[in-house]
Amino acid sequence: MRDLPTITTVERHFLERKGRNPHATTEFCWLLSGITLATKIIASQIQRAGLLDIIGTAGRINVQGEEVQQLDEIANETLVRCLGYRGNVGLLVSEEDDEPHVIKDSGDGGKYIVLFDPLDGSSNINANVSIGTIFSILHRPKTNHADVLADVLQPGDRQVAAGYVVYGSSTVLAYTAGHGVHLFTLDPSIGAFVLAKENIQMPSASRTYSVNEAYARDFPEGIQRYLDWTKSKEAGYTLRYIGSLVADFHRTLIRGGVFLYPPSHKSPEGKLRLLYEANPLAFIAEQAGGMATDGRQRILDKQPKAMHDRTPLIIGSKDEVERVLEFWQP
Ligand code: P6P
Repeated sequence: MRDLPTITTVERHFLERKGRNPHATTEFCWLLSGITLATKIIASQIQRAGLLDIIGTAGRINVQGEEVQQLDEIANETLVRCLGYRGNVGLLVSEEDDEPHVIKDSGDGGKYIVLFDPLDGSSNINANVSIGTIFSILHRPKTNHADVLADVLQPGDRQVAAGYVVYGSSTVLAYTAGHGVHLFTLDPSIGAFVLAKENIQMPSASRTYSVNEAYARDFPEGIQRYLDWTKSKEAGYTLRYIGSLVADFHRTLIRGGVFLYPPSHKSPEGKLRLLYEANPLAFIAEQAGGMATDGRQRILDKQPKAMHDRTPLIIGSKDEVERVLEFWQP
């Protein structure tokens, strides 16, 4: 038989961990393939956006009070469609929608909840900046499902799996299911995400910080002192800020450093959302040896109060996050 290259897809990689992960079942893989299919469709739309006349706003404001881009709607509808008929999905939670989508409202059928930000950073689309999809998977508690929201409002520590896709110079998917962080690159020639690197470890320290310095004077005093220190000769930090969370986080995962979105007068609870942005990225950061906090507590310990809760986020290399906390103890 010809010696063909081994192609490890996300689903195969996950199934090969059957022994270590109780969720490593073929039915969970069927759910994962809903995410990989949706993000491949989204990637193809993004790459041709300028030709398909789908750049620009959709002419409405979402539940977050943000102007919705046409590609936000396309990404959201694609994920809902691709995940909606997977059979084991009970609820879908999207940044774009006020309420959860109830796919299965009783019995064991809908044993999983998938939460996602369908297209994070979409305001950067017309500048051709990298954007991304972020997803989180929870187990649906065996309750009578009367209170849908109670099923959704679980701390991030209960995630079964989490990941993101960054639509950049190449389309890269990162995921964890509690046994390391693994990267896959979309090979357009075969239309599959192919394993690129297993067990990513975030460098424990790296003198790169990532924050929107324009708001510096509006941040808590401790954060301002940290930002003053990073610019000192002794500190020798560099600043990198793309303004697209998935891109800023992916760089931090690969090269180390710290990303900060602190509270401010404009955003007293920070801007980023807990359930489908901070939680999945915090799961990945910790699995890669990093850290994620809101300044007071571990992100994954936070008990959500509402579906679209926001949270301050300090995430990245352990030593770098701890350095921020030396200056800022809210
Ligand atoms: P600011 C994009 O709108 C986003 O939600 C994240 O992707 C990004 O990290 C953040 O907002 C950027 O916010 O206030 O710096 O423009």
